[in-house]
Amino acid sequence: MPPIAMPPGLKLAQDVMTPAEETELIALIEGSGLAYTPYDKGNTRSSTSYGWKYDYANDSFVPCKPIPEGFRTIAERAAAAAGLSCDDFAECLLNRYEPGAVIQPHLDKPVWEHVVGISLGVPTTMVFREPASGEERPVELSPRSLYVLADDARYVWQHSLPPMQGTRYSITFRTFSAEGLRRLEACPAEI
Ligand SMILES: O=C(O)CCC(=O)C(=O)O
Repeated sequence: MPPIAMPPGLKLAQDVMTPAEETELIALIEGSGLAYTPYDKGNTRSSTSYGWKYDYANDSFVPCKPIPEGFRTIAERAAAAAGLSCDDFAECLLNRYEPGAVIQPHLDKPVWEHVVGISLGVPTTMVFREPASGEERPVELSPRSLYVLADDARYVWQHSLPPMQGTRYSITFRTFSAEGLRRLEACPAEI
């Protein structure tokens, strides 16, 4: 059977770190103060944000602590994969998915433009869905791989993760969009 095509604009890169670097990053994530969100009851996904933190109550982002130095090397690799500088990243989100944890179908918020994700721990499948047609394209995410969401894969196709088969971690870097920068200028304390 031919492989399922990827959604347009999705870029994948394998083995962007060594297994030893993966172990170090997982330790940093575990020590980062991961917290479950009360708005996602029963889902064992916990997160830590740097740069900007999502405020579920107000559907906005508020500034928070800067991205720690320990993530610089992986940020540089993520930036290179997307044709950016790591100083362009305004936000870094760490996620830990315990077995059974999911992420529901969504598009990333319009305050962000470039989105680069890195997978650690168990492999998973990211399911992309084109809402108008309902077409789905499952994409395997191996540990130590990286994905860049751009074009339709970023702005049209929603993505989701089915229940994890073990513990998976992710690091997501995002840059401001023009809308994000506009909101930042209007109100630096909340976008
Ligand atoms: O864990 C991932 O790779 C996806 C994370 C994600 O979709 C999000 O935080 O919006």
